Amino acid sequence: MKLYSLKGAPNPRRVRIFLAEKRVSLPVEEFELEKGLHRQPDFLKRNPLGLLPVLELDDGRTICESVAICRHFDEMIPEPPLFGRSSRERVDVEMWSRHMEHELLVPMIDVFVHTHPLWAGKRAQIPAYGELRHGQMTERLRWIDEVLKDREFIAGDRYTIADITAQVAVLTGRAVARLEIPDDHTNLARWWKAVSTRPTARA
Ligand SMILES: N[C@@H](CCC(=O)N[C@@H](CS)C(=O)NCC(=O)O)C(=O)O
Repeated sequence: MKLYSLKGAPNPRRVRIFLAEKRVSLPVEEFELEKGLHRQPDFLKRNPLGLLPVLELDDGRTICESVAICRHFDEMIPEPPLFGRSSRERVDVEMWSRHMEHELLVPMIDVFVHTHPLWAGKRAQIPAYGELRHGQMTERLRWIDEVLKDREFIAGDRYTIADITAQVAVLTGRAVARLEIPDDHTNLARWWKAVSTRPTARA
């Protein structure tokens, strides 16, 4: 089994954090955006979309999509239960996980791709769209600060995949999308301190 990852990229990072939480270690091959090998025919056999992460199983089959890879490991290693424990918890984790992906991580990546010089010449950039998404992100951070007013983690009182997705979104915001946590977002700042100091945060 082998994980194909991309240096500095948020989606592979959430899989690596998930695996570290599950105490799984496996061979990892890191691609680099600049080299573009993930867009070459050899890799496109593994994922025709040319995107990472990809998990290659021992029989040669591949699993693409970060959350599908995480689910694969969660099926094999139930502890800690990062997709929720009871049926009610699993529903909440699903809801917050999708919220964090669609309302935070994807728009954060849009800001990065549409406004950062790193992507110039690699992808079509529409700076006005990036700025629109940037404005939405300011609102979303306020929303999450409110959500965290009465709970420790995104989906409740336990660290889950919803936190991991939010964590890599905030990392992306700070690193490449000009989005810091505002000083008055005290709940979000408290959550960020808790998740970013976990031993797995640098996986
Ligand atoms: N929905 C996919 C998204 C995968 C994705 O967009 N990966 C980005 C890195 S965060 C990528 O491989 N980008 C390389 C490129 O666009 O060339 C997942 O969650 O795995």
